[in-house]
Parts: sequence; C-alpha cells; structure tokens
Amino acid sequence: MIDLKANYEDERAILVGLIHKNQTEVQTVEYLDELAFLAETAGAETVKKVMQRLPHRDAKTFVGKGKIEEIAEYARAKDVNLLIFDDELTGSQIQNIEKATGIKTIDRSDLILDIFARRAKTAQAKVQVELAQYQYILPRLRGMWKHLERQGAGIGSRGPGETEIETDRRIVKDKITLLRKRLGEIDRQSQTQRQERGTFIRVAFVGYTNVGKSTLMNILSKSEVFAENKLFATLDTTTRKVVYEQTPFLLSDTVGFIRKLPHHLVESFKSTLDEVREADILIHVVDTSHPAYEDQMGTVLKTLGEIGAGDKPMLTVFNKMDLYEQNTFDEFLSDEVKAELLTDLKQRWEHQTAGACVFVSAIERRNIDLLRETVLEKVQQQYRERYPYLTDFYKA
Ligand SMILES: Nc1nc2c(ncn2[C@@H]2O[C@H](COP(=O)(O)OP(=O)(O)OP(=O)(O)O)[C@@H](O)[C@H]2O)c(=O)[nH]1
Ligand SMILES: [Mg+2]
Repeated sequence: MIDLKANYEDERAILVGLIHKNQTEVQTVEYLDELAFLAETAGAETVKKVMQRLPHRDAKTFVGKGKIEEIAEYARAKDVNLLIFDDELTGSQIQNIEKATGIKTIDRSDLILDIFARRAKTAQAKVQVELAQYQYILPRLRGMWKHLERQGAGIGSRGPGETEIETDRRIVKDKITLLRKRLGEIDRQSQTQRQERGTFIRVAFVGYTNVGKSTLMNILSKSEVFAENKLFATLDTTTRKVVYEQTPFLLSDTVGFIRKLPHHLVESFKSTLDEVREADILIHVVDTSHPAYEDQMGTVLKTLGEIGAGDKPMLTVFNKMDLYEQNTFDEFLSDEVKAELLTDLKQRWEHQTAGACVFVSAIERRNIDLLRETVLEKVQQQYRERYPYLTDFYKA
C-alpha cells in the first residue's frame, strides 16, 4: 500500500521550472535556487536546473515533449535518479513524465511534505503532516502506484487495475477521517492549554523560513530552540514566558512560511498557526540579505491574511544586516556612501511600516537592546489598552 516515507537522501536531481506570463525568468531562477535549497534540506543533490519558456504548462507533461526528451537524455548521461518540478503536478502528469523518462518524478509540495514529515517531533505535528500527505496523495493515487511498482514490489506485474486503485482510495479516505478526528482531539487539548495562559500579552515570531526567527527567540528569551541553516528547522510552536523590566509576556517561535506552501499543509497546520492567530503582537522577521526578501515579505503577509491574522500590531525586524552589508557593499565604496545607502534603506522601510521596524543582526548581536526595548514598549502598550485600570501590572 501507500508508503509515506519517501527518501531522497543521496539522490541526484534535476530541477525543472517554467517561465511564463506570470513568472519572469529572474523569478524562475530564484524559485529554482530555493527548490535546490529544499532538495538539499531533504538530502538530495542538484545536478542541473532546467527552465523552459511556455505560455501555459503542458497538460500532459508540464514542460514540452521535446524538453522531456532532453531531460531524459541528460539524466541518463549523468546518473540522475530524481526529477523535481517547481509546481504541483497532477497524477497523470507524474505518470506521463515517469513513463517518458524512466525516472522518479516529484514536485515542490512532495519535497516540502517530506521535509515536514522528517522534522515533525510532537504528536500534533506528526498527525498534521500525515494528514496533509494523505490529502496530497488522494487525487494522485494512480501516479503513486508507479513509484511503488518501481520500488520492486511488483516487478513484472501489470500495475494497478481500477479495483486496486478504488480500494486504495477508500483506505486513504478512511485514514484522512481518522487523522482529522485525532487532530481535533489534540487541538482541543492545546486550546485548553492556551486558555490557561490567561492574561499575559502574547507575542509571536512570524516570517519566511530560515530568516532567523529561532535565533532571535533564543536571544530574546535565552532559551535553546533548534536553529540551523536548513529550511523548516522549526515545525512546532515553542512558547516561553519572558519578563523584561518586571513586565511579563509570552513569546512564541513558529513554523516558517514559504511560497507555494502546499495548500493541505496550511490547512492541517491551522492549529499550530493558532498561536499566531491568537497573538496580540507579531514580530515579522525578515532576512534582509536575501535577494528576494521583499517577495518573501509579501508571501508572509499574504499567508497571515489567509489565516486571519492580517491586521495585528506588527513589528518588522530586518535581520541579517551583517550579511546584507557583506553582499551589498564592495571594498571601493566609501564609508560615507555606505552610510547613505543604509539610511535610504532604513528610511524607506520606516516610512512603509509607520516606524514599526528595527534593523538587527542576530549573529553579531547588533541592535538587540533596541529590539528588546521596542518589543517591551509594544507589550506595555497592549497591557495598557487591555487593562487600563491595572497600572501595577506593567511599569507605566
Ligand atoms: N549572517 C547571519 N546569519 C543569521 C542571522 N540570524 C540567523 N542567522 C542564520 O540563519 C540560519 C537560520 O536561522 P534560524 O533561526 O534557524 O531561522 P528560522 O527563521 O527559525 O528558520 P525555520 O525554523 O527554518 O523557519 C541559521 O544558520 C542562523 O545561524 C544573522 O543576523 N546574520
Ligand atoms: Mg526556526
């Protein structure tokens, strides 16, 4: 039956993306870079990136027939055993591409689901990921059978008939119902836990994946939260109580966002994202050194809107300023010009965020005191608004 534990460790992969009306060449290059980072996080090596300019994706094979042949030829010459497409493929596209190339074919959602599956630690995260996986598989069962066949289960067999697929479909549907129920129970428990946290103001880190949320969480709460240079290091929400100048509040680290996050994953992570939805203040962390950081900010704001957290008080933290300077400034620039460029950047964002932003480097501990003060101010302001008569709850 269905095997959810794919393993892309040590696979050699070709990445495939389209350039079209709504996606420029520059964007496609960036997206494929990100896809390569995802592949690396899953343990696969990127051997080549292939792009094709097409007005529409090909209904049968996503890219054109000629391109598929080209890919197959290159793959044979270079021992490639995995094709990763940047956009979601249908079951029949997977089937057609695998038939034409003889190589296992997956898409970005597959890869993200695999990474999430491996990183899930708590019961809640595990159930959430498994649910998303089954929901993803359901419409693609026919394509998935191919994988299983090639894995050796049924060498020489005819492949699945309608009855086998129908049976599988029923099993998957039952599994989805069961997982939904289990998730419902876990959700009720965590809701009770959250209610018990009572009157504290709640602050949650949000942001694109790998921007430095956990690193900042560690610094601001002096806790040990797993941080590393891989995508989705954090899947579960960690919440700490912190006290600044006698003002207590709750600080949460959360799962990072990414563009084209599989729809089902957002659905099943809704409860993890409750921490974000129920927060009083959001700290939006940005990796300023990333060439596409403005796009990433857009993805985050859009996702926040989708989960109903779009209009919360927000502090934007422009992190990795050390790396930003390293990438932007060359040795020929005078200090004066550098200072001017930095001022321009800061003024632009201060204007856009109505002054609610701080520029820091978590690694070099730059501006961390300012960040702490700014968070404290926002927290105290929230306490004042919520409990106008309780003046001893916070320092005025
Ligand atoms: N150069 C530089 N690197 C940083 C800075 N802050 C964090 N990093 C690095 O960026 C990487 C990602 O940091 P994390 O704190 O794990 O990022 P995250 O946002 O929690 O990532 P996910 O949990 O995967 O969403 C790590 O390798 C950090 O060491 C910084 O200010 N400058
Ligand atoms: Mg993290």
